[in-house]
Amino acid sequence: MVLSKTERDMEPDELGMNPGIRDYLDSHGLSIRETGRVTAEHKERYLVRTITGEFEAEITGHLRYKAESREDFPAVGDWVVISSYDEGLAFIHEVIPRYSIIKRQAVGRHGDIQVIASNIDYAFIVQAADRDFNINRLERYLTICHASRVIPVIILSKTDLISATDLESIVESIRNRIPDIHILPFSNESLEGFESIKTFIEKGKTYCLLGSSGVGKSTLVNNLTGNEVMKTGQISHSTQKGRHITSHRELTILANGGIIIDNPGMREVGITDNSEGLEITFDKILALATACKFKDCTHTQETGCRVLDAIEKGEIDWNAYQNYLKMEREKSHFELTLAEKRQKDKAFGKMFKDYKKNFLQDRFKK
Ligand SMILES: Nc1nc2c(ncn2[C@@H]2O[C@H](COP(=O)(O)OP(=O)(O)OP(=O)(O)O)[C@@H](O)[C@H]2O)c(=O)[nH]1
Ligand SMILES: [Mg+2]
Ligand SMILES: [Zn+2]
Repeated sequence: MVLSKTERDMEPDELGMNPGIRDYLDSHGLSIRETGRVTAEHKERYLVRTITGEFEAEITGHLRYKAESREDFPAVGDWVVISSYDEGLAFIHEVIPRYSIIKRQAVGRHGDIQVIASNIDYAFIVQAADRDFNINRLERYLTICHASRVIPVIILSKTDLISATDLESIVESIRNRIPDIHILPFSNESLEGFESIKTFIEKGKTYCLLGSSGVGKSTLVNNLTGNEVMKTGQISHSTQKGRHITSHRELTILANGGIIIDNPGMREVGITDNSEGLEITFDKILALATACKFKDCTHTQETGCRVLDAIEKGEIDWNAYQNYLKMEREKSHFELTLAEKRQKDKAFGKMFKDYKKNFLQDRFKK
């Protein structure tokens, strides 16, 4: 269903078109008129924004049939090929290969992946400076971003609630543990630091907001658009778990360029097969581990271990090392569960085949 028409055709750049996606369209004989970007998803119903307007869409049976995992379904941020969108529902035929994808271990079911968003250039990792700030969690988000080929930026919100000296010490503690990262402190209330965020956002680039519930992600989107596009609210800290203000992901195109994806707050930032993410986030630790003279060193108790030496000398932070070990264990556990799951699926497939062969054949013979 056509939900809205833009007054003029948009430029593909305004939707975040980049050379890689354009090349794909060209080399597959696809025109911009049959492509769009997924802006929201509600139970397998999608909203797709094209250069002419916004459409409601479903996936074709073929795409569903071909899908092997959750990752094969469209996600917010995806470029998709659609058809027949003038009357009625549009159909999504194909998901154009993504240049980046942010995913995490799904809450609850181990070994399952949840896709957060795709085709992202920058992740805005938002933590509230007053009570939410947690450097271990920041490293978790960094690992996910690095594994996704997305550039992370740390946004410290609610700076109006803390003193300037407290803010300084928070920024200092991040700098000590995470070198070379943009840190943008700001307040949605006083709007201090807001201009820096605004100028950071470039036309045609896509930004994804990540962070816990209640840190001010949606309020930031509203401030950026100058409109109440996202519902925001007060979270009661005494109420049950799982209360979030934002209930689904949504992509918003900003008037002054830039595309921003708001997300529901996350309680857990589960690690999946993020080897590369861990390598980049903890490059110093991994370099030392490689340089360690002991073969098969676990770098946890061996006297003379290069990593443990560095920790003793204060070259690497002990807390960072503990955090690294914890995530490394989670990664291994995830990989193991995934392998077990695959094995089970295979076994089930075989059982089903045998059943068809033996049982059904016997029945029909009679
Ligand atoms: N003091 C202060 N309050 C803020 C700031 N930013 C947001 N808030 C308030 O914090 C509450 C939560 O803000 P939201 O923007 O809804 O938070 P969110 O991160 O989108 O939360 P979820 O959608 O649940 O993930 C609201 O009551 C906001 O008014 C800030 O910079 N300073
Ligand atoms: Mg929100
Ligand atoms: Zn060692």
